Amino acid sequence: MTDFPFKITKTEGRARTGVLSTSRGDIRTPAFMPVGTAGTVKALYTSQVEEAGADILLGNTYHLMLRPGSDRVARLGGLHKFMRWDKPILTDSGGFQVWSLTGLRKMTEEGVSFKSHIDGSSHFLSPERSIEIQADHLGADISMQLDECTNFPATYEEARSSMEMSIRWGQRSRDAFGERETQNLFGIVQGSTFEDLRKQSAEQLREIEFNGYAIGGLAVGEGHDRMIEVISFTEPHLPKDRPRYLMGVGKPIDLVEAVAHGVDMFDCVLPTRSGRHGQAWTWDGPINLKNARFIEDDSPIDETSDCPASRDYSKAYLNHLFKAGEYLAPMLLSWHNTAFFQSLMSRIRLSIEAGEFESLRRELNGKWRKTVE
Ligand code: PRF
Repeated sequence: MTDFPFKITKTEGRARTGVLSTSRGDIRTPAFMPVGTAGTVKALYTSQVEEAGADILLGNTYHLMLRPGSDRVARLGGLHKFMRWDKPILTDSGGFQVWSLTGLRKMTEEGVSFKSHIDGSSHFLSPERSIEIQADHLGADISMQLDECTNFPATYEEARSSMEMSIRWGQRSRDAFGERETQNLFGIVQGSTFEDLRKQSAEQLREIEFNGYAIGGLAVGEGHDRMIEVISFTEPHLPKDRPRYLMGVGKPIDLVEAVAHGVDMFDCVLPTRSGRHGQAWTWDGPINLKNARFIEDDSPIDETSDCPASRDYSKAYLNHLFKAGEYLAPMLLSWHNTAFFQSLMSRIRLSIEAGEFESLRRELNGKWRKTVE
């Protein structure tokens, strides 16, 4: 595999902080990747995402292959140029989005056939095709293997055969990826909530050799405590010197607890999606700006923040914008939430560096425990 330097500078218990280096810049870990599904972090300029402190964005194979078409993005110079973001991009392989967004799909050993949620047209994704789209067309700095996100709940047999197919797809993704100078490929551990399947999945992926290892198949209805338990028994089987990425997670409390169990990277639509619906994440927990109690609240969401959306606009103004259906409402709140998630990651990194992560974890659990499912 290519050289993909990951330098861990400090650990505290199982929590780690460090720097992952790519040809497009460094990623400080633990890192939260804002989601730029369709070539945009919804309602934000890339400059705002960068100023908020994000070192890397997530893009989606599934959405971009359907619209505008990944070959078109390639002809236009690749995803970084297309969306005006010159820092690293990680792309998801498409399997999960097919699983969650399309009703009609057919899985075979070869790959997955599905109908577009946009216009019903037929498409096919195989491990090889997904790598071509991510690495060759979009130009991702980190591509993900094609996998199958196992349904939850699953019987042991269902989880086993699904996990085993993901391993075979992992090998095919790895073969299709080959050796590349500046691009990287991550494998994805599956196995539902079964400890021996997670162990087997992690061990077999390690043998294939990836630049990093994701934990997939979580945050699909198992709940916070179960999710953390699965991370806890999976982590010892992942190589210490490679980044671990928990896919599609999560709430601030999930991030803190997953870091405590050895996770280095995250992505989630939560900051932007909840921002579009009036929900602001704060150090005291989530609040909904549409709530009548904010009608004449002249205070900002967070006067100590250096994000203008958090510091310079009153809750009363945001309440008004949401009620009036103004475009600025989701723009400001997506901005605030994106900056909040980045400041949380920054506080986590600094606390691990200072040997104070456990005390931060206790403090945040005290405030946020009630937000777990
Ligand atoms: N696989 C992939 N992407 C994902 C997941 C997965 O299991 C999840 C699970 N929450 C989110 N995104 N490829």
